[in-house]
Amino acid sequence: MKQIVKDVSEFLSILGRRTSQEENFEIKEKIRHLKNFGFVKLDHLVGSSQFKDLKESIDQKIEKNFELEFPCLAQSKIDPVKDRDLIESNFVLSNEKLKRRNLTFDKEDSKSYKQLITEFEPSTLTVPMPNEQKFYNMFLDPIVMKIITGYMGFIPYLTEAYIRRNFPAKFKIMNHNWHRDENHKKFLVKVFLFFTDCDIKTGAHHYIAGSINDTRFRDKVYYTDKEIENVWPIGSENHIVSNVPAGTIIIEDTRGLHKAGIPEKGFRDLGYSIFMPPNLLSSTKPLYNITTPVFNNLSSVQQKFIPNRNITR
Ligand SMILES: O=C(O)CCC(=O)C(=O)O
Repeated sequence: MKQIVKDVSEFLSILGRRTSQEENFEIKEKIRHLKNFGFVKLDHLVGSSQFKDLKESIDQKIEKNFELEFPCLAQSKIDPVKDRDLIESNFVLSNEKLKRRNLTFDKEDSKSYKQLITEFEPSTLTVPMPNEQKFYNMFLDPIVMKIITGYMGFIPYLTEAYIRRNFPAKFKIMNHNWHRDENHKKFLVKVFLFFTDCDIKTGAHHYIAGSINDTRFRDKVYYTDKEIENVWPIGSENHIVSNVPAGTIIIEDTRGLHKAGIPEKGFRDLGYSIFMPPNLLSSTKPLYNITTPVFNNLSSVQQKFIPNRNITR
């Protein structure tokens, strides 16, 4: 019953946001690719000053200001014996619970970037979505908005946005493993914005093209490389590896099988945004906030992607 009410509310919320705008040939082709394969790659921002500017800003936030989500998991604190249960369950635990197991570090523990990296060996540092127009302009890029709207058939909401720096990791954490996202059964799009060059050695993103409606690999949350590569070996046509230059954007329906590759060296910086249908009955806590002045400076199309409850004074 609860599900029916939710579905009806979603249907009604979508109604007023349906679009039938005629797009140009190039956009139509991108939408077609996304529909056929579950992903599409865009390179119109590769080498742009817009991207370089954001990358400098991200470096500053991570390396100088520690504008990060804390507490943060410290791989150096993981004990293979004591924490075996967590290793075997891929660390599916909130940061607060990890903190209670004494496996995290906080902002107060971070004296310098170098000390933070060497002492705590984080596998991921997460920057919450900055309340800055230039970030919204990139995450709500006009071409990206058109493709996602065309793919879904209505203007969805930007429900989550953040940036992550991924490092080499001794232990696999959650999405280092193959999985399908389960935020929504029918409408789910994730956008990956590559702020660093990326290849198999620096932690590529992996996706199995055409796997959204594949009936296999549905009985568990996570699958090993071996399980997936038995069916789709690296190098096979449908096993897509993001061998891409900085500035690339990949739009993906992450109901399909995907995983974050672990960098063997260095790190990779990636922006993430998640798009889902609006639902008047939704009561989940906003996962990012945008202040009214920043919101007011967005284009009228961009504003439609921001749920009201994410706007703060
Ligand atoms: O970081 C990546 O490449 C993948 C992330 C992922 O699996 C997810 O966000 O669900």
